[in-house]
Amino acid sequence: MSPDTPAFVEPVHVGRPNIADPDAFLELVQGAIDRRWLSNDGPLVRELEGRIADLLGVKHCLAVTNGTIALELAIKATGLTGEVIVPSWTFIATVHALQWHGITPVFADVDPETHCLDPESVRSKITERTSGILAVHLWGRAAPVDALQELADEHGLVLLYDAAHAFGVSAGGRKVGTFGRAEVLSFHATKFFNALEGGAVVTDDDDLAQRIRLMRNFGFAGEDTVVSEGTNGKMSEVSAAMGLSNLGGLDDLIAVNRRNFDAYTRRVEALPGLRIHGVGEGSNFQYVVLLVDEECPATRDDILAALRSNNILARRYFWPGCHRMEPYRTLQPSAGAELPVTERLAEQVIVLPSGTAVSEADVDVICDVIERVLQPTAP
Ligand code: T4K
Repeated sequence: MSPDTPAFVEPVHVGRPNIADPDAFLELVQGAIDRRWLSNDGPLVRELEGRIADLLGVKHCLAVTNGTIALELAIKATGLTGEVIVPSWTFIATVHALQWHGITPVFADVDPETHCLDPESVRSKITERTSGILAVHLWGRAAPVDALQELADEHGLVLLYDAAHAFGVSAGGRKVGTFGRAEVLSFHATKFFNALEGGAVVTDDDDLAQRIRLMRNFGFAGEDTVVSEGTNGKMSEVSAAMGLSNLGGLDDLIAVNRRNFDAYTRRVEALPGLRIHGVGEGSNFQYVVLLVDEECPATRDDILAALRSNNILARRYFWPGCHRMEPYRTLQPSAGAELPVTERLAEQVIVLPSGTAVSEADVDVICDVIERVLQPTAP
């Protein structure tokens, strides 16, 4: 291959949507058009909620417009105030959802093995102003649910999970969706399970579910009775149609993700200073995270540049860490000093393309590009 010819003619994306059954989707959309019922607690949304609740084994699934609104509703409805402990090593939405509601996000560090919250770091951040912990099951790997629950119980804190990466994931024989006071899902186009845009709060708590049900619809309890604060978080029927048409394909999708994950792992194992972040059994294998260690002959950014010049649009999620993004960078300028693992990971990570749009042969080509960057250049 000449240096001017990229390995791929068309861009290869990290977040190419998985679409299990386009015909089923179109048929469901046609049904919504025929019914002229497009939003506001429609039949497709209700069906989706019921099927997700059954699948996860939770009492309530409240479908909403996106994962960020789901986070905000969970934060508001559980009455979080003051300070909430959260990882900086996450997508910015986790942290913004707190700040947006006037809550101070207090950053705790993550475990270098799991990339999820380190319970000891969480413990060290608890003050009298702490009202809760917002943990993240990052990269489709469950957070340390037992240790976090113990901490929450010990200190009387609300424990919420951002499970945007963890639909279909289980830990210790339990499905993600059943932990903490409530969990938040994202059904964004780039996610393991997508509903175009969409999200949900899942919980076993009847009162909490009822509060969120009201809040996502402006607080309406009847045609002209408003009983609480609220917003517009209602999922559309078109989104629910995409969700329903994708639900049947989840096992196949895990198999494809697993195949790609294993193919990357086999190739990367043979390369110096590189490894694929382990997500454990029970993952959805949606994210393939390449870690560039210090002994690697190339830097993370050299590898990323080589990938991108070959039309492989890998990402350095979640560089530089939320604490280094605004407004947190200005509000908490010294937060990084207590986040050594986060700071290190932010310099190490490349998320590689996977999902149904990426074949095993594509994985080989991507790994060839990575391998070539590591080779010493002729003097
Ligand atoms: N918590 C966590 C831990 C999250 O990761 C997220 C979202 C949330 C909360 C919030 O949930 P939502 O409110 O989004 O439901 C993308 C997604 O937009 C975002 O949903 C996701 N996390 C995040 C990890 O990734 P960007 O800013 O990187 O998106 P963008 O436009 O750069 O797209 C990513 C890649 O996917 C690109 O290569 C293009 C490709 N793509 C994207 C779309 C939408 C496609 O090929 N087709 C598509 O339709 O945030």
